Amino acid sequence: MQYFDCDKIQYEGPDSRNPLAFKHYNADEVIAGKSMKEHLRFAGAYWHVMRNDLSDPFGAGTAIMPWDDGSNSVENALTRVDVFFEFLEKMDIGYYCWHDRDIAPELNDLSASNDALDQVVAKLKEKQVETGVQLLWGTACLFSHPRYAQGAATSPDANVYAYAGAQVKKALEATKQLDGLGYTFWGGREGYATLLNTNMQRELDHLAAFLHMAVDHANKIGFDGPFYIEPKPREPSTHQYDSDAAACLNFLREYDLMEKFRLNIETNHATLAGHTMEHELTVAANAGMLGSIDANRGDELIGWDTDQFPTDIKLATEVMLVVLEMGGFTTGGLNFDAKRRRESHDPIDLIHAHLGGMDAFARGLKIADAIREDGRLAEFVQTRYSSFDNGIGAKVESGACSFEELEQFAMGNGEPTLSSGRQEMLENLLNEFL
Ligand code: XLS
Ligand code: NI
Ligand code: NI
Repeated sequence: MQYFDCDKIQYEGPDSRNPLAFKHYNADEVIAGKSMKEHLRFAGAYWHVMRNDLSDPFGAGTAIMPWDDGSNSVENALTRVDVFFEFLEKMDIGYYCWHDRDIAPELNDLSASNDALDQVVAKLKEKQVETGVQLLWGTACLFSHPRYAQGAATSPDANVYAYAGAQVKKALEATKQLDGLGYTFWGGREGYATLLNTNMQRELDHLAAFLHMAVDHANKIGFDGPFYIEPKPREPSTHQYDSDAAACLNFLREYDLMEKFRLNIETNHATLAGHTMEHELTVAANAGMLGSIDANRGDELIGWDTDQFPTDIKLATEVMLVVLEMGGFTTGGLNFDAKRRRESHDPIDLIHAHLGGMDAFARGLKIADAIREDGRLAEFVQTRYSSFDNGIGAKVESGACSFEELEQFAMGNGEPTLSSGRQEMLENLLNEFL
């Protein structure tokens, strides 16, 4: 049975006018010593591809999903696995990500839900073996069910906390069973709506204890991939503790969790936090903590997580500049945490959407590589800081300087003459490559 009305998508080059062909993503083409496929490590998000019916807060779902019988059955869940793998193969996407409740139904009690998960995981395993597709990361959905309305690992209720722990335990074991490369924590409900009813300190301590238990369990079952924290400032909670990369790093340092954790940075979350994606990626990378990326984009006119497909070439370039600079992904990749617009309801729209994101990142990769090869941008930045390469500046960087020495230097050197920051010239330089 074929669910997507197309053949495997092929690379036809930039002159192709075929909407169902890659114009730039040429999997085996080598850029800076590695194939595009190895650089970009694209992943499909199970929740968007298979489970997003394209409903919004004002209206019902529109997505046409002829394979889905609408039931909450294991049988329906197993059918979706076939559809998803057909999709991945047609797109030549080598990785995927899931929440436990995307792949398998939540049933009447935890042990029934666990059994359902086991059945689907067994089928996913077969499909992975058959196709060579790998699990980039798994995660537990700790935000949809009403029990998590007041948080999961930050719930005021220890019963809920225990339920969440049990769910993560199982999801982690499923990830391990599928040789998952990582495991993600995104705390959609780990925050508060009002401080009037919230003990922030206890909630943060509980969250840290939860993550330490996850580390202990990973060690127990031999899961050695990293854990990722995915920052997002709000939505659905009014305030979420993992608000941005800097807040997450502070939390991980404070609670001694740096070793096992990395960050998974999502574009639309960065903008919700009032930052650019480049900013968030740079903060994470500077700390040696950039693990993976949820690739999407927001809408400048809408103030929520619109999760649009990342088709902006400049944005893809900015992302790939940071990724190349850090030497590429190790366990992480580019997960399309992105959904079609509600108007794009046909199955083939899933193909168009991912194809566009992959082509945009292929261009971003090529452009970022060209900028790095050219070297002018890096040289400008290096020169800009060159007064710290020797003399008083070098002394500051070595940590051996004092205020007395700075005063003596300033007294002897008069008013500093600043060099221009040349922002416009550098913007023009970037445009040479776009
Ligand atoms: C929601 C998040 C979510 C995580 C996985 O905004 O992006 O999809 O990636 O729980
Ligand atoms: Ni995400
Ligand atoms: Ni998101």
